[in-house]
Amino acid sequence: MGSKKIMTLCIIHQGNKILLGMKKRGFGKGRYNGFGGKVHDGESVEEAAKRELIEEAGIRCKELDLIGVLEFSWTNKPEILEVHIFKAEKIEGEPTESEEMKPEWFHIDEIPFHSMWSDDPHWFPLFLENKKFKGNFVFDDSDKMVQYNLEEI
Ligand code: 8OG
Repeated sequence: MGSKKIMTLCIIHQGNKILLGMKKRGFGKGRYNGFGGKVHDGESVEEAAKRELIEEAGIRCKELDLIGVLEFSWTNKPEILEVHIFKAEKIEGEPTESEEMKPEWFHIDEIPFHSMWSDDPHWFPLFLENKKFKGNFVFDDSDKMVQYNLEEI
């Protein structure tokens, strides 16, 4: 039986720029990504997203919009990740480097997809246009994407 982990991912999107972080350690190290992590027992998915934003980037956010839900799985392990992707526009505080992430703003025409998860170029265009989506992506043991499904909802 595979175990499913519920995770959050939060990307700040203000006009023509987005805030990403360079992941400094652990899973996804060396890649740019939004901020997020595992949902803890007793907290809602949205509460978890806000907590991770504070922990990883030092910023607070009152309003988050859920834009997408993606399921990630691997051909060589039973784990399934269900990632809830949120967008925030208004933030309180200045993005600050943490032990886990170094925040950096990018113009939406210069998103560093070559240094991101390989599924990201597929769903980012929907995210940027506020189009809600769901999908699933399958990776092999070297994190190469081997199959996917993505639909607007
Ligand atoms: O707690 P941890 O740092 O392991 O959380 C991993 C973060 O990475 C979490 O925010 C969810 C996110 N994430 C995946 N897979 C993928 C993916 O394929 N693309 C993107 N953009 N983010 C992902 O776990």
